[in-house]
Amino acid sequence: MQDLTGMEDFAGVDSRVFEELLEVAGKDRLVTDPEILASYLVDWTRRWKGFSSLMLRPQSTLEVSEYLKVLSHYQLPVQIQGGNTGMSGGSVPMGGEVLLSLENLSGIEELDQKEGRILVNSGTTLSEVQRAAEKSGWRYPVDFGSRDSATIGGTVATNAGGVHVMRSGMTRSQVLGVESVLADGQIVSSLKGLIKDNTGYDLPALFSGSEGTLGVITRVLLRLSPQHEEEVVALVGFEKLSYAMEVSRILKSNSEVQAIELMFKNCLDVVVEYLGNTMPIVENWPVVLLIEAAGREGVVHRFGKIFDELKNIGDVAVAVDESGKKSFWRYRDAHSEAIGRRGIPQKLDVSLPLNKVVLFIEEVQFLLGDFEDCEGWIFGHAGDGNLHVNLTGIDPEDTHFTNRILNLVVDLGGSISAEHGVGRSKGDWLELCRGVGEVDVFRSLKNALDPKNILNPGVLFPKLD
Ligand code: 2HG
Ligand code: ZN
Repeated sequence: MQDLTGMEDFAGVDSRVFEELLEVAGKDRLVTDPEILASYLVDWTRRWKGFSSLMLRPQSTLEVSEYLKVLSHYQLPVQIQGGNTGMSGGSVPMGGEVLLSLENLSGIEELDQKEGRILVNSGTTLSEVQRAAEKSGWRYPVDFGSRDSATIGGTVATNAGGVHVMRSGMTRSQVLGVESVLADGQIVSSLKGLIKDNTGYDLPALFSGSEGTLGVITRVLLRLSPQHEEEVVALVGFEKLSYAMEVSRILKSNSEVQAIELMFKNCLDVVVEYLGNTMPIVENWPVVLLIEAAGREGVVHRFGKIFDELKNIGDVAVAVDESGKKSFWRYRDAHSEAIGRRGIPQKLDVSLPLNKVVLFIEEVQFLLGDFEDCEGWIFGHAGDGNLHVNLTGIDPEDTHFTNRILNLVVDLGGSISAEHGVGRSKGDWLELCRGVGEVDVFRSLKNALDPKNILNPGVLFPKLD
């Protein structure tokens, strides 16, 4: 057990404040040991390395509220953290903030099997929610590679996307209710979960994607989806990106297709090396799509018939059994880890109108020619126009390339952050994308709910000069 006496251990946190925090729920909730703190201070990408001398680990909404009452009284800034899997630097205390980790505020409170909804504490991982839904005959459609560490609170706070957005929508579309604690400790609970409720502002929707700037999400009520009877996953090789995007456009209108993932040979080469295996059939095609279709019995047959009609496709590998489907998905899921081995990446998570994807990728490849030593890795979700541009071999703080790409994205009618959030990495381009008027509204909301600016300072908003 760490020794919590001797206030010199808590640089920045006055002993009076510390005593008050201690009174909330005892010393088990407080962490000051630098060795334990270390892994909470660096983000998943390793680009953001923060510092803090104190972490609070509440186990209930009430505890969060009591902690925030103390911190707001003394105007101490707070960095909220879930599973620390974010990719925009929005979960790391870059200014020495008190860290508020929600990982111990976990567990499923209630699963309504008849109605298909689940009430969970925000520190519950995405995969726990998926498994609980599955066990009760339902399905939680949000899915992405870091499912075992990402927490539900974090996925709501960032309005996380993932691989099924083209059919099921973002996390916000699954949210029926949210309980949050405001900066001053006030608890705001919108957990009725009515499908129809037109009584003013939609607070659960507002908190979804607010990136911890308006309140701390402590509980979430989620809508579940019906299970599928049959699923099929295919890997398809293409000679050219334009062929792949044309197929993607055709398949998008098929209601059984729920994922169309885009991969390029340079990425697949490092993925295959990272996984230490070979890829079935499609390994040598310049462009590969992973396509998943799911629905009522007969999907495999119907999907096969659609495929017969498609033009300009190369080799195809199909999996219908669980282990085959999983192994196909592994090639896609392992992209971030495999690319991360090539250096600390700058990550650009952008979305474009589908008819601009080819042009955008050509332009990025052209721009890369101006940046010697910089390697570009592009992959993403072809079904919804969300591309991940990862850059390695470039100083993580050098934003010249980022600036050119994000300007290009906006010129083409896209968004500078499709699904990872703005965090600390895109704030400077927020006005470019959303316009001054909209960002002013953001500021008004922030000032109204967090007038002392203690929640996640530096996240979402442009840096002040
Ligand atoms: C994915 O689609 C994630 O795999 C991560 O959104 C993207 O690592 C990235 O850039
Ligand atoms: Zn993604």
